[in-house]
Amino acid sequence: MPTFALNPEQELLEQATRRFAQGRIAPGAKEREEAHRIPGEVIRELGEQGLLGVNVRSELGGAQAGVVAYVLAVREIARADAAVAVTMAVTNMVAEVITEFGRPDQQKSYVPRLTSGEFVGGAFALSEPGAGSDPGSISTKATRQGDDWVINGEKMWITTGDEAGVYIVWARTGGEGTKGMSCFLVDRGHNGLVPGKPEEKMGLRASHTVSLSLTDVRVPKSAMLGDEGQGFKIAMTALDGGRIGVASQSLGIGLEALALAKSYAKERKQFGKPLADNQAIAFKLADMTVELEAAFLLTLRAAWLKESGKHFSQEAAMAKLFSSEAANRVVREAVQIHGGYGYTEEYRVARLYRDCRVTQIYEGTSEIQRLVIARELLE
Ligand code: COS
Repeated sequence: MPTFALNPEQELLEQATRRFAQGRIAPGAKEREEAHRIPGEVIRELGEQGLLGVNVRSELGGAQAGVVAYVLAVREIARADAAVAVTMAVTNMVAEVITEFGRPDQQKSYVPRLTSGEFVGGAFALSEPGAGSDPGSISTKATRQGDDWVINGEKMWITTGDEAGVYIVWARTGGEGTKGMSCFLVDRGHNGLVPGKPEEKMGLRASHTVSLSLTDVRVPKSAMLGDEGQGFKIAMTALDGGRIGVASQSLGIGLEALALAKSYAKERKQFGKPLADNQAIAFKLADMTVELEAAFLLTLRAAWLKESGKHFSQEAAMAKLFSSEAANRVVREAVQIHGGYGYTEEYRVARLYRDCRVTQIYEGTSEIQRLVIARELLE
């Protein structure tokens, strides 16, 4: 049962990702945050390491290492830089969605370019200014004109939406509600697709989050991903998997905060002894450890279910809810243990605190996760 023992391949991937993350990703995190940018070469290096298609078949350039391995990999990258981890996670999600729902020609044309890092990521263009938690109410519209679809609308909160090589764009092709939605693959730089300026965010500043304006974006009917009217289900399936990614990202941020808090508590002396010698601080560290371990097990369970081809929506929601909330409690305590120093940008824990907050918001807020869990529970 992988929940309790990783197999040798998973262990190997975890160790290799840790070495890469600590050697190549962690050192530039502050600089990238200040520059508000992840250079394309970082994405290419992720591709070389197999980290942009961890759960994608090798014939499409993926590592074919499975979902448990994906959890371990995202966690390691998030420990080093959570902004790189979100770019990685969204690109994996886009590559997986195209692999699962795309025709062979769509898979061949997009997935290897995503997994290799040739594309500076993929973008998931579902949310809109007026449709976040309720994606069934999107108003972007695709109208059929001869053999083409013409898409018009506005998207919002699109990770890497200014640089991604391919966009999955959701639009209304039929009536109201969840049944009238389809999705399309739109190339970067397509006529009429105009990204906005990156939002000024509280955290994850190196990762760009933009709006998208779509004006008469004309695509051939072959650009549709999946069947007409299947868009909502494709989005839900993708988000179920995406939630495992956010849970893993939260774990990485939390683990790093715990490590920093632990070493600070052992070094910093007050009243003639290290902070850690006070039970008040040692117990905080104990609680932080337990919370992250519990979150890890929930996340591994959701990953294992997905990897085994079983239904995992509720488990992914539980993993995302608990991991993101646990990580937020952990980073808050980590700042507390650092005292005044933790409130300065000189100490890394401040960035972790800011980066962590959004894990309770994106890919479905904590409230949406509770809704998903409660619905299955009461079904
Ligand atoms: N997997 C596959 N299909 C799913 C599904 C899932 N996880 N969840 C719902 N569906 C299907 C339902 O079975 C239903 O199918 P039928 O019409 O054939 O019965 C259809 O989708 C509509 O489902 P439902 O009526 O439950 O849709 P709701 O509009 O009530 O939405 C929630 C349900 C709240 C779960 C959904 O809107 C959601 O996840 N919201 C959060 C979105 C989000 O994460 N936003 C962040 C954007 S990414 S940054």
